[in-house]
Amino acid sequence: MKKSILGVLALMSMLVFSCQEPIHSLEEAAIIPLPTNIQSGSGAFELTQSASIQLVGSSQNLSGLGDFLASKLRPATGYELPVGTEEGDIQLVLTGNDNSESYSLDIESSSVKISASSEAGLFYGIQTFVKLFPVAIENTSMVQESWRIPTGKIEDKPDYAYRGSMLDVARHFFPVADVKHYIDQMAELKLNYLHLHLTDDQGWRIEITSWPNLTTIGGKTEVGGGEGGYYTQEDYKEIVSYAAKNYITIVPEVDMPGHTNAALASYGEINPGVNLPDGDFATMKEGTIDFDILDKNPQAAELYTGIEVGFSTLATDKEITYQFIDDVIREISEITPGPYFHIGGDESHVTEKGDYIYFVEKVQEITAKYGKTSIGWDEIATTKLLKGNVAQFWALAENAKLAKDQGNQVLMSPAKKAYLDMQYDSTSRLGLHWAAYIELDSAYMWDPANYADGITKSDVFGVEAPLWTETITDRSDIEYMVFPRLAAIAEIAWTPTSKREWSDFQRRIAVQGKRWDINGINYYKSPKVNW
Ligand code: TNX
Repeated sequence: MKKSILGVLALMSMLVFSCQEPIHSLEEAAIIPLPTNIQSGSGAFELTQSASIQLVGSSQNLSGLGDFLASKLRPATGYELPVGTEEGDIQLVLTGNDNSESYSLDIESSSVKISASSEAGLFYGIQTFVKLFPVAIENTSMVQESWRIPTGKIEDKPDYAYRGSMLDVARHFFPVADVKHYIDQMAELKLNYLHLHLTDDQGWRIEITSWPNLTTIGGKTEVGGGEGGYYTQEDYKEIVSYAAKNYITIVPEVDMPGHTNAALASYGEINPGVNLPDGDFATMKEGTIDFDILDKNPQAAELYTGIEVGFSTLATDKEITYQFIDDVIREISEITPGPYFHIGGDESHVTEKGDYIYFVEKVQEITAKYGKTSIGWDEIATTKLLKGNVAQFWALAENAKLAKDQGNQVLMSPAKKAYLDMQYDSTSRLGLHWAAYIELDSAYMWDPANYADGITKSDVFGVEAPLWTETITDRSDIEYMVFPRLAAIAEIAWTPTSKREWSDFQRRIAVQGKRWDINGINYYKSPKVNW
């Protein structure tokens, strides 16, 4: 009696969860980004109750990688999946310790081997392996399934070494847990750099112990007047180390000399000259203001909660400004293990041209002094770039060209293709549209090596998709704007253009949608996809 009830329950759960048949060949797999090379076999490997994970080779984190794989497979299968050095059916083989991110995945009917010459490569091999199982593998509690995957071989490596996304935590602030959740999603897409836009007119989001007002005043609000917030240095370290466990490097950005109202509201002394709105001068009687004193001790700006850009600038001619920047870059660099520091540099419309050049060149020197390579928005290419520094193309191809002509590379984030804050179409509830409406097909169909006039593959440092958050207030809004487009950008960064095909991506993203459904991700159901 008991047995038959169990049998009926098992059958029912199979009916509920087996919405996706196991795939019959590796080519049918829905892996995003698409691997460079897939060869199908003719059999199947079945993951069973008795399976175990074998670690071969040695490194600090190899057992962590084994645990990571087990943690992906245990909940839905309910299997124990012990991890160790004893012979097992799933082998994780680390053959070296280099910078390569490539991996190979061999599936035979009785065993699976994932091998790589770096931990990152193994991590990506694991991500691919998990995606070969029926989508029900995403469940966090046990489901009845046949955990079969087709045999064959995958050889894979990324096209670009820098594959990023940016999160604007300044226009709206997002707690550490949301950033970690974002990191999890990025890791599944084999993205490896998370750029945090930590400061802007509306908020300063990172604790700087030597300039405490930045957060106690500058962090107090956000777009729309909400309460804002900031990361303590401990919070930031927690994000950095969580990212590292996912083979993601954090790139901190302090945007300057424009986009600095929050800093200007925190400290009067870094404001340029007289800091009064234009209109007030007309009503002032001559002789009532000592301009000399105001110039030396300008007032702090008011906090700002609107979404205009281009009205603020640091004083570029004062020693104190560079002391301030030195402290900020030093403190952040000390807790940033990655090699890059983003210095912003965009839309400084109220900084005189000559002052802008003087400023950006000086800030690059400070960044270099603290051992970091500068990245800046494409406008920085109008200044003399230090060797190895990177210009992030968002708007002007002529700026990208200026970088190239100086022998510097360009990070590709074209606003018309890669801006995740652009509306999908005119009916989108969230987002802006100053650059374009970006439907999924538009986000997918472009080539970073053939997009900006005069820029070719060897000039391209990598690809990054920024999410600006003027209209984005919480995790669910983030998910709606980012998915599915971030998957498209991740494939552009990983898979060679010659291998990418929109119709095949349409098929694979529909399966990915089923995974997002199970994970409760609020993605946009683009009408371009048969979900
Ligand atoms: C332009 S892109 C900006 C940001 C805005 C964004 C909104 C760039 C370097 N600057 O300050 O948030 O547009 O789409």
